[in-house]
Amino acid sequence: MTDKRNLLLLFEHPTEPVFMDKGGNGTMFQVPDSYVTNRYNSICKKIQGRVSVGEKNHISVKEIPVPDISYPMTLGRSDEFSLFLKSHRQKAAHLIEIFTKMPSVEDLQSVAVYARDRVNPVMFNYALSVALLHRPDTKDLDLPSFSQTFPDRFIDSKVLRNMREESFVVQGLEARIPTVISVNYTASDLEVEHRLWYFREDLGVNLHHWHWHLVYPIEANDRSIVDKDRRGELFYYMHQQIVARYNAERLSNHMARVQAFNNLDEPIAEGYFPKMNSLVASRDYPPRFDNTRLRDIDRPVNELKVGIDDMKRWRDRIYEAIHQGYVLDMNNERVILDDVKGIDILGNIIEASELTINSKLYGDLHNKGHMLIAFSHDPSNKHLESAGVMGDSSTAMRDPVFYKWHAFIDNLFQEHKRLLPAYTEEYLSFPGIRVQSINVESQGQTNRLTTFWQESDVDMSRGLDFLPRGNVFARFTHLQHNPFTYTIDVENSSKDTRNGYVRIFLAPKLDDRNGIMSLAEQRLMMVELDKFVVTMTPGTNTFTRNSTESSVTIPFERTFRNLDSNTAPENSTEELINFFCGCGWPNHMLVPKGRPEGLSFELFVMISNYDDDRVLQDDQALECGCSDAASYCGLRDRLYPDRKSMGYPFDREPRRGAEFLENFLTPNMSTVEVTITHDNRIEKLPEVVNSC
Ligand code: CUO
Repeated sequence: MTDKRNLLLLFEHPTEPVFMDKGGNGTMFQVPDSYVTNRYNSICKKIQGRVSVGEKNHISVKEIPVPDISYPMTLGRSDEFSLFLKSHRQKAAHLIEIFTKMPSVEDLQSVAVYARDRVNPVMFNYALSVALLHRPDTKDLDLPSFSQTFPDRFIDSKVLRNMREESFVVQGLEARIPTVISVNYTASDLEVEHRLWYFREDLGVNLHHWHWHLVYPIEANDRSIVDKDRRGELFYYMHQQIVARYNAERLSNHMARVQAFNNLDEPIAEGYFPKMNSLVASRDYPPRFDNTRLRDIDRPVNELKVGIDDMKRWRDRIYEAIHQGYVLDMNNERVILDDVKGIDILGNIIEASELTINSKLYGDLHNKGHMLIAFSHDPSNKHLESAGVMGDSSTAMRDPVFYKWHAFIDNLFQEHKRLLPAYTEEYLSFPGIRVQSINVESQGQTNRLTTFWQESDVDMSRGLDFLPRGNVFARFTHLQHNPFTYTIDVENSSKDTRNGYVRIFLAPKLDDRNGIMSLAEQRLMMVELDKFVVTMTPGTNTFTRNSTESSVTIPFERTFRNLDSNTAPENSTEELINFFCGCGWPNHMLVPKGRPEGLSFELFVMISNYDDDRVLQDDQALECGCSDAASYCGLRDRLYPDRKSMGYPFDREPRRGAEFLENFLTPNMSTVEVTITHDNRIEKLPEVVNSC
């Protein structure tokens, strides 16, 4: 029987032919002659003989008649694949359909081996990943981290060059030393926006974004792959939280909140020079100079034609629909934007996913915005340049304009939310439940957290092609915080045991002018830290919870998962957990960077009635520990595990009389001031030196 784990080897060394060593130990696919591309047909066996270490490392590939893949092949092997381009999505959708419809793992392996050297490598990775995530017989597989396979999308091209040198020169028993990624490589301090490098260019943050879009594809031929529970709402919420988190980081760096890109005629003040070289395209990612203006795009090569006027029309129609309280579907029928489904409908319209109710009327605002910005340096393809970093979900968050664009997108959602009735005091309350106190403990300190820098090594060897095998590490510096524990005392004055949903948020106490923030402003900066269920017996209850258990994050090891370190037995619960936990905000970015002198935040805790919030899942048997990472990513094949609107209770304008957070509190809520101090030290890893 074909071992489904072999499919994961197809992700490795993406631009090398499929018949080369995979796994670094001489493991090879025995590719049928008819599958080998013309270039290598006559020499494939010779090459395999050179690196093969024995029969047991051979993976046999059954020769079957392969489906027609000529349509996905129309995207060039060295073109830049972009999920935000409809023509690319359609080609990927075709491939996904082929992969998902293969009747067995063995047949899937055959067609994947055939397609691998014929289609664009990034599209192949995307399509196979989506298929593996959705096929019942492969969905428990643990996909390799995208940064291992395509390191070029995450690091400086200089680092990549050094890693190549290291792998070529240092082989066999000698120890390769990690290549250090400098912390200041994309700009100098003259560029104020560069203060946010550690957020925008963080590997974990960008991996999360890629993985989120992998779990929530914009389109697929099989609608069930796209049509997931509250998908449109999750698009809004996950990106709203990114903007909120970014604003907290800006505040920490003495910068004003990000200005939404409302006026499409205005130049983009912030330039961005990625300094990355695409391995697939063998070209540098194009930069965008300061004060670049958007222009109409007409690039037949990308089947992309969109004007600024189209964008304005779509934007105005969406605003009009929000103000009227309904959208029009393709039959011109009204669909009401109510307080439950309205945000989900808008999410699918604005993104736009294929679930949009009317693409003719409301267009493709968010995706096309990414592309207008990504091609602003060459809108007519006059210079034969490819897309900038905004053109792909694995690189977009590096660019300062990403946050301006998503602040603009979020304004649309917030306009809808502003028109909904405020939550009443009664609705927010939980009779009989009172939060008595909250404490946050970290390293023996109460209500004081510390952030600092930390070095970590990530193995990138699976993405380096045409080089001797073995681990190749990049050493990068990222934000980190000391872990902490919440202690919450709750009084249950009722006679019964009650189930509560604990919702924890954090927001800056003062605004960027050092003034007290109104709740209307502060609610937009509330970042979710955790959400979990508690059982409260009559009387006083004390709950403790560790920051590492957060419902929005995944641990560092999961973000940078390494196939070699996954020793979980096949089909075990442990293996399932490994998979489900693949999507999530990186835990090292859970709290914003503090200031050296300390920065005040308000930590908010609410306990709502879990019996009202609970969602009955179809199949309780599938429940596993991974529900822990659900807040930003949902649960695979299951309903979003909270009946309330995402972001509740801060997703709407506060009621009259609750202009400030302190007036908003009902007895089942409480706040505590937490100071985050940044210690400007780097927790370094020991240096590795090679001596002759
Ligand atoms: Cu995730 Cu604009 O959707 O980047």
